[in-house]
Amino acid sequence: MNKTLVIIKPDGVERSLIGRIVSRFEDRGFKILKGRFETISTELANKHYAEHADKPFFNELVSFITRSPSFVFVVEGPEETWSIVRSMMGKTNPAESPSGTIRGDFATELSENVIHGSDSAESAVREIGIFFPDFNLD
Ligand code: 3AN
Repeated sequence: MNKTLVIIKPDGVERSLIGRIVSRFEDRGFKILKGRFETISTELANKHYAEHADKPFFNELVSFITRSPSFVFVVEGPEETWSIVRSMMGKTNPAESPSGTIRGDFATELSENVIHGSDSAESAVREIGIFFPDFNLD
């Protein structure tokens, strides 16, 4: 799987970080495919974050991701692109993310951590299918 789904979340769009974040992926040699702004609906957020449905932070997570437009796009690179993108993002908790990673450079809070990237090849297929159902992954 050489494609993965990335979302610059509402905090990243509000803070005008799209260009700087997208540049990092382009500088790395990846192609940006199928990008668009989208105010994620509650229905889509529930589907996207289904694995967290029983977590105490779920309602906060859904209201955050739906509060204003996100920038959603597909990144294409070598095999296991999802894994390289995840390493460029840093850890879920920005406080544990080293400088040089996206979260380490642009975020401080777990609840507003700027970016989402698929966490496996299976998640990449599933999430690209959720946001871009017409996308041909063959
Ligand atoms: P990642 O985004 O690094 O894949 P996940 O999938 O574990 O991390 O979590 C999804 C999102 O849920 C995170 N990006 C973060 O915004 C939020 N989140 C995760 N854990 C917590 C937590 N303990 N408290 C508040 N929000 C959390």
